[in-house]
Amino acid sequence: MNIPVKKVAAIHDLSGLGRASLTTIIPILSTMGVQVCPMPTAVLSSHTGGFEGYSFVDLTDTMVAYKNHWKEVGVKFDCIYTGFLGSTRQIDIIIDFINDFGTSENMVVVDPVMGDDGKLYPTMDEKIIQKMRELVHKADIITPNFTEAAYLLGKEYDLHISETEVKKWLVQLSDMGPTTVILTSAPEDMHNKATNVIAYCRETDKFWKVSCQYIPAYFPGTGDAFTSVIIGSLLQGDSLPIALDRGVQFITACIRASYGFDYPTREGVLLEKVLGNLNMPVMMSSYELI
Ligand code: PXL
Repeated sequence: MNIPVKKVAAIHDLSGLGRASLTTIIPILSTMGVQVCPMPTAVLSSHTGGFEGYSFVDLTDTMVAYKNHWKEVGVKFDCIYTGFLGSTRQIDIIIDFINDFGTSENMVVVDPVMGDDGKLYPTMDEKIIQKMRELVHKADIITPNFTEAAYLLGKEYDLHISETEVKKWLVQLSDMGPTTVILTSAPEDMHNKATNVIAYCRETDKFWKVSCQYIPAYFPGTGDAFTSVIIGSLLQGDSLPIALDRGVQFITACIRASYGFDYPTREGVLLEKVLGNLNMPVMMSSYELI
């Protein structure tokens, strides 16, 4: 049976306010012509970054029932995608899920969401880091930010790192399992006001870099948006460096569309204003081979 639209199993939480996780992933991938099959890990009234007193319902037990039903139905996925996770038990269930649904044809994308700016998020701890390493081992592609890469490797978070050293980190992360490692927020000389996405593909042994202008605003959910665009782009048949370009261009557009307005950044980027960009041809490409 030829299924005309590709399917992604998206194992993430559903947060009512603030544009993160499923509320970001679904519109982006749908706009890119990909079906999202969500497996909610938890339901929150908002994401955890900046809203006080949010409500939280854990759905870990339901995840097992979802997996069993999907297995019975015989569904096949073109991609399995996970991000922010609440507990080590959830990670164990996802590892089982990958064992059941992962094939040599589909891609497993793990965004090891754990922290930013050199710090862990409040709900993360050493046990989750340890388990996240096991999950990374099952992935084809990972998309850590610089903080998460440091935690996964047990290295010091040092913004004065050289590009040569960053490349070594990428190879070491790939040695943990994934063939492709996409590092976001890679530090760059602050005089240039830039931040980088640097990726390594073990199959081709190539490193790609896309620089983007640094805009001094932190919006939650941009990591989910970036990884979603990468997945949509790869499922559309783009090469890795074009997918990186599209991811960076989209996040830059999101931030530029939002930064000029005066509203709390905890609301996330104004995604609704720029979703249409995802259907525009890639006009210019700025990736470099390094
Ligand atoms: O986008 C990451 C994310 C996802 N889900 C929840 C979060 C966050 C980041 O803070 O709190 C619930």
